[in-house]
Parts: sequence; C-alpha cells; structure tokens
Amino acid sequence: MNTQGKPVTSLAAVAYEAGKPLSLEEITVDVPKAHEVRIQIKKTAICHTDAYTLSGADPEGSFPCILGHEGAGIVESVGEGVTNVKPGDHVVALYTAECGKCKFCRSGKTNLCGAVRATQGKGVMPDGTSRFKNKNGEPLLHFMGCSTFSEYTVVADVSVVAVDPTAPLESACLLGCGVTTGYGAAVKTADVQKGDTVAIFGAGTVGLSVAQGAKARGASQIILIDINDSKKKYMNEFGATAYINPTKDLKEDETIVSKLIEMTGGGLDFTFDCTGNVKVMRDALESCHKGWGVSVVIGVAASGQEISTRPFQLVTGRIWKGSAFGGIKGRSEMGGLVKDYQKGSLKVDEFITNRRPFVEIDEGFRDLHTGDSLRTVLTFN
Ligand code: NAD
Ligand code: DAO
Ligand code: ZN
Repeated sequence: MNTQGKPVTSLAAVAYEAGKPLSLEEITVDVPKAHEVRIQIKKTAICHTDAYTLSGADPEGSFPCILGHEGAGIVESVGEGVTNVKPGDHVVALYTAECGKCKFCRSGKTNLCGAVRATQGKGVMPDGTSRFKNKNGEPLLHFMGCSTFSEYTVVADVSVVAVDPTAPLESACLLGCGVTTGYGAAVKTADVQKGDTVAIFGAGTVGLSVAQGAKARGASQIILIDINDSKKKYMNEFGATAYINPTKDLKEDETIVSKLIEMTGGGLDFTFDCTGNVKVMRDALESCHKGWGVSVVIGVAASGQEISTRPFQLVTGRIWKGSAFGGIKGRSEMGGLVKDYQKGSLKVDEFITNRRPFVEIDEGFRDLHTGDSLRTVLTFN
C-alpha cells in the first residue's frame, strides 16, 4: 500500500506520564513536512536514557511522548527539500544532528550541532509542532529527535543517515547510541595511542565499547572497573586486560584510586566514566597520571548532581573532559563505522543479549536491570 503523502497508523509505546507504564497503542504519524523524513523503524534498542526519562528523574523529560533513540529502519517518505536520503534507504536515526552549516558543525572542533537543538529539547519538530497524535487527536511529543518506540517516526533530515543496506538493521540500530558513544570516546575524543594505559569505570555497552576502541588503538593496559561481577565474562571479548570489582577486590587499606595508581606505576593515561555516578567521576579523574592523564566523562549523572575534586588535581596536569555520542559526527562518520563493523574490526552484534518483539517492550525495560544484560533489541513485525 502506498502510504506516501498520507498520515499513517503506527504501533507505538506512548509514555503518558513519568513513572507510569508505557501504553502500547495505535497512533497517527503525520506526513513529513519540508526537510523531514518519515522512517519505518524496523529495530530499536532500549538505552538507560529512555528508562531515566520514563522514571521522571530527567528534569527535561516532557510528557506525553514517544521515547526511544537507538533505532534503524527504512525511509518511507520524505518532505520537500530532502536530499540526503530517499524512500527505501536503510537509515539510522541520530540524536546528535549534523547540519554541516551551523557554527558548531563548521568549527571542526565538536560533533554537537545547533540546527535542531532548541526544538529537539522541547520535543517538537523544527517548526514547533509534533507529527504524532493519539486516537483522541492529542499531540504526543518527540524525544531526542528520534522517537524510535513507534513503527513510524518523523525526524529532521539533519538527524538521519543512510547506511549500507547489506548491514543488518539490528546491528545498525546499536550504532545509533551505545556502541558508537564508547568506541568514539576512545578513538576520537581521547584519541588513545599505542601503549597507552586505560581504565574504564562501568562495563556496560558504553564501557565495553570504550575497551574495544582502546584495544583497536593498541593500549597496553585496559582495566575495567565495575561493581557487578556478572560483567566480568565480557572482559576478554572486548580487549580488557584486568577487571576490578571495588566492592570486593580491594585490600583494607586500598582505594580504587590507590590500586589503579599502583597497577600502572603512577596513574592512567586515560580514564573514562561510563557509570553516570559523580563519585566515580572523581575517582576516574584522580586515577589519572600526574602531568598528562585525561579523564573523559561519558556517563549521564542524575539531575542536580555535581562533580568535584581538589583544583590541585588539575593544576598538576590532569585534564577533565566530556564526550557526547563519542565525538562522532553522525552523518559524515556513520558510514565508516558500518564498514568497520562489516570487516569485523568493530564488534556490534556481541552487545545484543536479548531480542524481543516490540510488544514486549516492558520486558525489555526490565532486561536493563538484569546483571549481565547489555542491549535488548526490539523488532517491529
Ligand atoms: P549500563 O547500565 O549498561 O552500564 C553501566 C555499568 O556501570 C553497569 O555495568 C554497572 O554495574 C556499572 N556501575 C554502576 N555503578 C558503578 C560504580 N559505582 N562503580 C563501577 N561501576 C558501576 O549503561 P550503558 O548503556 O553502558 O551507559 C553508561 C552511561 O553512559 C550511562 O550513564 C548512560 O546514560 C551514558 N551514556 C552517555 C552517552 C553520551 O553521549 N555521553 C551516550 C549513551 C549513554
Ligand atoms: O547540543 O547542547 C547540546 C546537547 C547535545 C546532546 C548530547 C547528548 C549527550 C548525552 C546523551 C545521553 C545518552 C543517549
Ligand atoms: Zn550543525
């Protein structure tokens, strides 16, 4: 059936209120306007940010909305003026847009883009309106410019990239967030070099992806730190050389900082926070080598949290920085990541620990809390 130019009916998980269960229902997805793209989502994974916003802990979360930001599918139709994708293209939705024209994009210094920033944060399309409505005709907000928990979604053309159609969409969808974030943080934000020492706090999808990036660069030591022993089984696969559980592997007079400094003869060249815990962020900074160690904050902390350390840590040469989406420019660099995946140098499928039909999205959210789960991929029929 030709759906182009017409509103479509779509199965979606609607988040009506923070802290309330998702409502699986049919919604209407409007025709894409100028510079917009309507995508039939085939695969979407669930990330902690979706759970964080649904829980109500995200002060910027607005409801009712369609969550989901790690998704891939096929372009169903495009609005006027769209030139970067066409119907039938296999695509990944991008929560970090790339317009190529704004001050950020032209700077060559960041992957952040200003093009849709303000409206994306408010849960609407660039013209200030939503493309989603429920059966009662009430508008539903967009989320992170993606809203992949709907079989059909509409995104801005700057927020979507076409990928090689021979790459499985379930793998492509993971490149929409977790894997790219960790891998990019190691190879791009930190630019880890051969022989460098690396410590990663948090061995989830993001942390393990940092590990594989550090391994690809030839790091000499890759130390994973996690309070959950069930992640230890992944350490070899992603290139880690040691695993420390600070709740049980430290001697009485040791701290995680003193242990890491001792293991590396003075501290790490690079550390990464992939937990979102501000105390861990401090430990990560203070485990860095005096004079040059760099600590990269990737984890998203709960609302109202602040980081602290003694300023002397910075005076004596440690550097604290952050990374969003691994510093990767979604539209110009996603193709390269897909190629790396296809030639086997970037692990992606290894992160899929659960597969479910989309209607099992609630169980998918529960998977996030089981010890050894990395990513659950949901499939639309
Ligand atoms: P995850 O929950 O799968 O992994 C987090 C890991 O940290 C878990 O294994 C957990 O056991 C461990 N952990 C929790 N507290 C710890 C502590 N005190 N010490 C050591 N380990 C601890 O999450 P993920 O999907 O890998 O994401 C990691 C973080 O990155 C989250 O905060 C997420 O919101 C954030 N994130 C940031 C970006 C970005 O662009 N900056 C993108 C995606 C995700
Ligand atoms: O440009 O001001 C801005 C914000 C860009 C958004 C970057 C988001 C990084 C963290 C996302 C959390 C995980 C999906
Ligand atoms: Zn831009």
